[in-house]
Amino acid sequence: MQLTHLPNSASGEHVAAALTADGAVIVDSVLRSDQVDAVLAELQPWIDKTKPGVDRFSGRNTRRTGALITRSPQCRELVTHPLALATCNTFLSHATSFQLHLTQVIAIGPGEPAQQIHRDQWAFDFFSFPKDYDVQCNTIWAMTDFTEQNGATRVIPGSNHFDDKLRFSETDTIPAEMSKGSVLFYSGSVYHGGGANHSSDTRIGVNITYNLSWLRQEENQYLAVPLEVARTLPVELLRLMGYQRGAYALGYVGDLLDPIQIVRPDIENTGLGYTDETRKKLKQQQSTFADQK
Ligand SMILES: O=C(O)CCC(=O)C(=O)O
Ligand SMILES: [Fe+2]
Repeated sequence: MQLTHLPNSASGEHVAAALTADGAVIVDSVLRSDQVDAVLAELQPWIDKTKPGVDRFSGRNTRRTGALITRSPQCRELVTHPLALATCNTFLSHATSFQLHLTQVIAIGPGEPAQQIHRDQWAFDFFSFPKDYDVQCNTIWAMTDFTEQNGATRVIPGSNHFDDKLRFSETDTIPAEMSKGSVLFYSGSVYHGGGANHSSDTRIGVNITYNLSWLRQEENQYLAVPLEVARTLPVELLRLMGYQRGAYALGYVGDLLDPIQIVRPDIENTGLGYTDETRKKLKQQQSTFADQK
């Protein structure tokens, strides 16, 4: 059992194909070491202020720092990183559109035991989605090297095809070892968990995840990013944060308005606010299901 590594020249289609096959794949050296250092310098004051988790799952010696769009301009670039978006575009293409699910530094401190092995999509009230219907595409950007010793994420490759609600232990998994600047992509359906940190250093990853835009987001972007900050952000990022409709009408405002109009009343009225790709998919749905009269 091994985890596939792809070079940083891989396309989103390559990454998505590996995700479909194994539920997890590492893309090596996407960021240079100095880029990681710059991101970490921006995050460190926020990590330092974060209290450790209050239960075993979040980790009593692990700090989880959110609201990264507000707090870290460089993390905004990670959220809209072309490889992440290209991968989601393919991997989640069975739905009309996808959105940002959460942004979270996961800093696993020395002595933290291994996290329970789980599927991230259990966050949706443990609903069992149809087998091989993926609802989530996740990234963890390595801000430090990820080693077996310091708590690299533990994964069961291929377990995205397993039955739901199974129990596993650490010995069923392998560590997603990767160098600082690499990214682990994994699906919401793959069984995994944070590793035990047996080292004397903190293992730091930036977890940025995406889900189908007909599902609820785990991190509430409307409240985590104040409107005065939102108004300064690129439209592509705002749409990912949820200022777009999911499917035909989910998330409209007032008189069926495109939510982007509330944040950016200055930009040209974009009608319903769908991207060309979304419009194409909605047209297909309509031609199949809607009354054509
Ligand atoms: O930090 C990690 O390596 C993974 C953590 C995780 O899977 C989770 O918190 O859901
Ligand atoms: Fe997880």
